[in-house]
Formats: sequence, C-alpha cells, structure tokens
Amino acid sequence: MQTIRDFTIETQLVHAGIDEYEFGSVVPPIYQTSTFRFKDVDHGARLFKGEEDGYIYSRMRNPTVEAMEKAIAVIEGGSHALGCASGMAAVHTVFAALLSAGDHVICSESVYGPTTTLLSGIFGKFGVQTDFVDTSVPENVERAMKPNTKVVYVETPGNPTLVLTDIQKVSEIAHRGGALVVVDNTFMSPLLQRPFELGADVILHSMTKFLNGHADVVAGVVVVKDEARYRQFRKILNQTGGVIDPFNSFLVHRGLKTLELRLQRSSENSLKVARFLEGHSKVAWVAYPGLRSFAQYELAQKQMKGAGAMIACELRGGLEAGKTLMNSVKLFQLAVSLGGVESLIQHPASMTHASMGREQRLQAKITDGLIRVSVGIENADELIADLKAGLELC
Ligand code: LCS
Repeated sequence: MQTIRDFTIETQLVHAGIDEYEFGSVVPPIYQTSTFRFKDVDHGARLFKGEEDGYIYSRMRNPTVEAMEKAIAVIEGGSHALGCASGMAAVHTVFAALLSAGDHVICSESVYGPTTTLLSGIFGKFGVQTDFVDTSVPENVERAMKPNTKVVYVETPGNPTLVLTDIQKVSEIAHRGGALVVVDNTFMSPLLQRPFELGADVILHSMTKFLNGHADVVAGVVVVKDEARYRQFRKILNQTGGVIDPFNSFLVHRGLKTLELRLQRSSENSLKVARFLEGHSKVAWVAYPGLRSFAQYELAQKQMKGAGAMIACELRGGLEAGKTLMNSVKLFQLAVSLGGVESLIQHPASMTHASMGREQRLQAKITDGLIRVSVGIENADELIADLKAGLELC
C-alpha cells in the first residue's frame, strides 16, 4: 500500500501528519488541553504502565503535537520527531540525552552563538569538554577526535558565516571513531539538504525559522532514525520539560505546507540580492552559497539542493558603514531571527553571536563588520532598491 513516504517532498509537505478528523475537518484540530481524562482508575494505571495506548498529559503526548511531529519525521526522512519549545530546547535535548560527564564533543566553530555557550557553559559545568573546530576542513575533525568523543555537532551552512561542512566526509570520520553526528539543518530545511542521506545520525531544527516561516512562533524539533533513539530522547524531553505546545505545533504544521513555495521565492530573491551586493563598490565581500565566487561553491552544488535565503557580507567601510546600512534600510527589518517571509538584517557580533566573546568569534571568522541578511519573499527589485538606497549613505 502506498504511504505518505512514497510521495515527493512537495506532496509530503502538504499532506504529512494529516489524518481524518471529526466533521471532515481537513486540518488537524487543536487539542489545547494540558491533561486527558481517564475512563476509570484502572484505565489510568494501564496508560501509565504502557499496557494501553492513549493520552495522559500534554508534556508527554498531545495529538496536535504528534500530528506535526509525524509530518516532520516524514519530510526529514526520519522515523520519529520530537517537538521542542525552541531550537535551543532541541539542542539541549540532544546533548542531555547523548552526553555524560567525561565525554568530549567536536562542534563547528561557526554555529548559533547560544549553542556554543550551552556546550562550554552548562555542559562544561557538568564535565563535558568541547572543542570548537573549523569543520569545513574534514581533516580538522579527524585531528580533534579523541577516544571519548561522543558527538560531532555540525551546523551547515554555519550561522552566520555560511561556511559549509561536508556532512558525508565528517560522518565517515566520526563513525570510524565511534561518535554520532548531529546536524543542525535550520538554515537549509529538509527541502534543500538531506543530512540522513549523507550519514548524519540526528537532525535538529529551530522551527522558529523556515519550517514555520512566519516569525510568529518559537519552536524546535529533533529528528531521529530509529525507535530506540526516539525513546531515549523522549525520556529526556519528558523529564526536562522543554516541549512544544499544541497551538505552536498547529502553526508550524500549517507553515510546512508553503515551505517549498516560500523557499523557492526567497532563494531566487537571495541570488539576486547577493549578485547585487557582490557588484556594489561599497561591499568588501559577500558569502552566499549560490554565488560562483563562494569559496565552497562545489560542495554547495554537491551537498545542497539550493543555496537558501541567508547571506553574509561586509562593507568596505567596516562596522561603521554596516551600522549606517542597517539603520537606514526600510524594507529589511533590523531584527534577529531568520527564515520568515519578511526580510531581516542584523549584526551578529553585537547581537546573535555577542554571547560567544570576541576572541572565539574572530576564530570562527565572525568579524566585527559582518552583516547577516535573511531574505524574504518580497519583490526582489524593491529589496535591492532598499539596499541600494542604504548603501548610498555608507
Ligand atoms: N540553530 C540555529 C542554526 C539557529 O539559527 C537558532 C536561532 C537556533 C538553533 C536556536 O533556535 P531558537 O531557540 O531561537 O528557536 N537563531 C537565531 C538567529 O540567528 N537569530 O535569532 C535566533
């Protein structure tokens, strides 16, 4: 029998996780309830013992959340997904489940700032040691591997530099040394990058970004490949409590349906914006994986199905010129976050990556003048006109 997994991702995005509902409703109902009534005491006891399937309490299971989780598991090609209260809750769940005191982690040096501080700060406090490595060179991962390395954590493209890591090569190295590979696929989405097919063991997303896509939800997700790993992660998430709620699950599930259309437009816009920036005399450099000038263009072509909607650049006038640009644009909103329908612009060194500290930032090539742009689905010419007017003032 044909299942949703037999369809292409475009169809999965619309139909995955959708069931038949009361009254013929074509979208999942929102079960906005914290708890579920038992038929009698024995029924409650059977549910708690796992002798009977059913809902108990929404930190453990909720039908609206499960519908979204099923959809994400399908579109990422995993067996199960776990909805989390934020991307950081997803990152935390993975590390809390996989690491113990005395373990070692290798982490890409260019990742979302709080991921580095979570590892070195909180997990460091509990006896986990992390090396932040330029994973764009696989040999660096090979060199950093230790007998106690349990996790190689990769963000590709990396936030905010867009530096790429070869997932396949790094997975081979990690697996040879007995470590698991976790890929933060937030910048690409399952549409543009398929980490499981390249060897990754666990995938996570900040669903706050492309998956929801409308800048109105904070949420995260972890995707795994088998039931045993799912049970291990679910236990941790139940105990630590960083679960997503039903309404946000509903919104993310709704957002998924237009992911392909949104990404198509925002990727097209991004290439136009990146080409414009590259050709402008006041711009020192532009990093966008879809540009021929991108240092890892070949890897982008091999590993990704598209270049996405994130651009990094720096102006010739450095930080001061960058500030003028960010303060003067009108359509691009000066705000952190990314992956929504609206275009955003921000300054990583003083915003998203401020918590890392300057030394670690510079090691990760997050320069003081780096500007990060998230391109939305507006009219490309109008976005370019906005940047052009801003650049004239710089
Ligand atoms: N992973 C990546 C790649 C991210 O970019 C973010 C957030 C997270 C994880 C954490 O997700 P959250 O808890 O915020 O849902 N990135 C942000 C950024 O670049 N600007 O604001 C948030």
